[in-house]
Amino acid sequence: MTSVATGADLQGLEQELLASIAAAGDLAAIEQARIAVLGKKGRIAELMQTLGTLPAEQRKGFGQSVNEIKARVSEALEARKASLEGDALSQRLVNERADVTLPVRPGAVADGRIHPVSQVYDECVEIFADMGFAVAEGPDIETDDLNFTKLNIPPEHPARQEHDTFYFRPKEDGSRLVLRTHTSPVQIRTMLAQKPPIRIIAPGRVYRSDSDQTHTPMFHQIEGLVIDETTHMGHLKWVLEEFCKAFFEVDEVKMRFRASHFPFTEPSMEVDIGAEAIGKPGQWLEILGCGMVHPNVLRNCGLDPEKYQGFAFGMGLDRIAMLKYGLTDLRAFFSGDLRWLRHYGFSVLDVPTLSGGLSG
Ligand code: 2U9
Repeated sequence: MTSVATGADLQGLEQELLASIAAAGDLAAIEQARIAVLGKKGRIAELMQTLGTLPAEQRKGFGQSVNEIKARVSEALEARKASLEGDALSQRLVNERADVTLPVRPGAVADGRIHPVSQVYDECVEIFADMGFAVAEGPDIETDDLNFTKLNIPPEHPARQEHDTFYFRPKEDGSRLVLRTHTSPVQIRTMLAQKPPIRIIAPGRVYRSDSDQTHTPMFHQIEGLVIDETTHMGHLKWVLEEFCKAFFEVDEVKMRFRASHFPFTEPSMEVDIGAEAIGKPGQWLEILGCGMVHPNVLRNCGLDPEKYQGFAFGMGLDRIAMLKYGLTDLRAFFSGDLRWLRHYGFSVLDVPTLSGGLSG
């Protein structure tokens, strides 16, 4: 027969349970104590099981006493647990303290350098993202159709020669792949895939079979495209002016728009900036080309030129990196010379932001 606890026993049991809780030295021990006391097979449950063996007139009082003990013991458990958690946190705060004023430890983070092209790429993305442009990317190997034909450059167009294209061997059906000669196929892909409004920039590598002090077979462009129903040349001028001020980190910039010609824009312009922006007063520097997207290009992408219109622009990332940071030989950009990178590269920790300064 199960023995039945008396009032004195209950008091002793409570003391014992409270002592076991007080003795728990860490969070694992307190969990063990909780299971031993309050668990399904714990001491309180064990006591409750004896209830049925008591004479009816004692059951109510006994049950009440056990419940009171349970409440007090639970409270003690919670209090002990909270105190141990506090201790554990204090211990972590002591052990994991970091002195953020210490210099960066020697090693990759301190020694590594961001290439000027990567730096300028990030600066441009930051500036255009702030104006609401999304970044679009596409493959380096393109079809002839997306790189040329859809951009209003049909097979026998003279602009194809100017692009010094790297062609792949033609396929059986006569079609051939190319290394993209500009990032414009990225905008074509975007127009084919989504309806206006479109507001994107397309930064990336491009390839032309050309090499001297200012040309390398691989270089970088950033192009932009805005298409909706109302965008006009005023918007184009504003975007480019805001870009130039932000990029060259100056309050004012002189700009000159010269009439030009590209197959994919009409009208087309080349843009010069007053070289005051880079500390060379009196000169003009060509920095980009732009225009309103040609109706044929819109049509080639399934857009009705009577309904949709917009602008596009393109510039050489390497070229604007050279202008901003005073670099003279484009070939050095891609020669992998660590001394050059240590000299002209940027700290990994100086991430370009508009609020914190683009170039640190
Ligand atoms: C679409 C429609 C139009 C992109 C444009 C230029 C003018 C331009 C050059 C700048 C220096 C290339 O790197 S560079 O040699 N680019 O002058 N690019 S308008 O026009 C587009 C692009 C895509 C669908």
